[in-house]
Amino acid sequence: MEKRTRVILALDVTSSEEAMRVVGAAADYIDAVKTNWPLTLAAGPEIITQLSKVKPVVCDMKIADIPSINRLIVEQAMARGASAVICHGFPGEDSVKACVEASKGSVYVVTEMSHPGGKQFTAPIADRLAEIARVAGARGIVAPATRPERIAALRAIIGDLEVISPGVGAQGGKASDALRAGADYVIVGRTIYQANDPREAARQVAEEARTVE
Ligand code: BMP
Repeated sequence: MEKRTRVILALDVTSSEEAMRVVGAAADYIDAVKTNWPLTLAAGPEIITQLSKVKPVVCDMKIADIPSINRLIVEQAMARGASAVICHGFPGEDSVKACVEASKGSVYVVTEMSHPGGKQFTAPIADRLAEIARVAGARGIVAPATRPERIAALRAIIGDLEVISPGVGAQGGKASDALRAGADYVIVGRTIYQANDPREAARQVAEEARTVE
C-alpha cells in the first residue's frame, strides 16, 4: 500500500454501483479502500476483487474467531484480492497469529475503538491488544482518531508497526490531529461517500493530511 495521501476510504455504501462511483471519484486522493460488512453483504464478495483492480483493499471483517476459522476467513479474503485484513485482538494471540500467517503479515489489529462505547471494554485492554499485535507479527493496529492522545500512547507500544486511524469527520476526529499523534493513515467514510462531491471531500481530507509531516 503506497503512502502518498495517507487516506483510506471506508467504503460503507450498499451497492456495487455506488461503490465504484465513489472510489472512482475519490481515487486521486486515497491510497486504499476499506471494505466492511455492509458493502460485502450488499454487493457480494466479488466487490473485493473489483475494487482491488482500482486500489489496494483492506478487508475489514473484524475477524474474531478461533484460529482455524480465522485462517479460513483470511484465506478467502486474500483469494478475492484483499491486500490486508482487519482482525480483533481479544480472542487472543493464537487467533491473531492465524490471521498473520494466512495473510503473510498483512493484518491490522483493532485496539481501542473510536466510538463512545469504545471506552467501555476496548480502552481498558487496548495496550495489551497493541502488544499482541506486536508479538504476533501484525502489520499494524487500528487506533482512534477521536482520541489522538491514545494513538500516541499505543504508538509507543508498537514501535514501527503501522497505525490506521478511523473516527475522522463524522465521528468528530480531525485527520491532522490523528496523523500528528502518530497515525500513518486516516480512515474516512461518511465524510467522503455521503458528500455531494466525494472527489472534493476526499481532496480536502488529503489536503489536510498533507499539512502534517
Ligand atoms: P466513518 O468515517 O463513516 O465514521 O467510518 C469509519 C469506518 O471505520 C467504518 O468502516 C468503521 O467500521 C471503521 N472503524 C471505526 O469507525 N472505529 C473503529 O474503532 C474501528 C473501525 O474499523
